[in-house]
Amino acid sequence: MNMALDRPLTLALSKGRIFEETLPLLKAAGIEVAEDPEKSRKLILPTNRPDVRIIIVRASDVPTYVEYGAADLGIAGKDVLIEHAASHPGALYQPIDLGIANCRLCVAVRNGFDYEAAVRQGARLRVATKYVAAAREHFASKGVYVDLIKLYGSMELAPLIGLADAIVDLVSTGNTLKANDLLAVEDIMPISSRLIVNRAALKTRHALLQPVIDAFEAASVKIT
Ligand code: PRT
Ligand code: MG
Repeated sequence: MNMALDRPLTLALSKGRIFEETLPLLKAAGIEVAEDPEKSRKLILPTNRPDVRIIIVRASDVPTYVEYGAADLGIAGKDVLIEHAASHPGALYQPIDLGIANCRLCVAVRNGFDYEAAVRQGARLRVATKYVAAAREHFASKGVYVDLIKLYGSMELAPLIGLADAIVDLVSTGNTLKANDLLAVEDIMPISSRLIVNRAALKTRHALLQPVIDAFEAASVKIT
């Protein structure tokens, strides 16, 4: 991998809530983005600082870009980081919880399904989720037997159509669960987004990186 030292510091972000909630932190750190990724189709966005640029990638791809040094730093949800760490343990340095894009990872079932009774009876539950590593860890720690079914989206459909007894999904307002006649029955953990940093860049580009990390830290404390 060519880690050219003269290229701008590269920050990987996903479009949508992470991008929007990162903008004020960037601004407080003196970094302003010239273009809106929702409007422009550009995937590399310059900033007011010639030595800093932003790349727009899928939320679940942010850790990969940072791990391999294609981006020096990135912002990703704890959900995404847990799944990435399951196959790439310790690959990323995670200095700061930014307290943005907050939600909860929950177990949800169809209204009327007696989850507690099923667990008490030791029933083997079918659980559909995008968050297989977090779900496996959660049910193992409770001693509940589950068959995990990996999905890539629209988990809410699975219990309605008989694919699964339960889902493990992110909940923020609860509107999606309500609209689909589902009920959160267990809180697994609170989720927020974290700054992640490439381990090699932390050493080789320290002079450029550390002030940006410090500015994020100061800004996130101020804003959250
Ligand atoms: O969309 P894509 O498949 O590219 O990836 P993504 O869904 O992971 O990206 P994005 O941008 O939707 O989410 C980025 C990050 O935001 C996630 O990794 C989480 O850390 C965080 N986040 C915060 C959320 C939510 N809140 C959230 N509510 N991510 C997803 N949701 C979804 C949830 O999965 C469910 O489908 O929103 C729905 C529930 O929302 P409520 O408000 O109806 O409860
Ligand atoms: Mg999404």
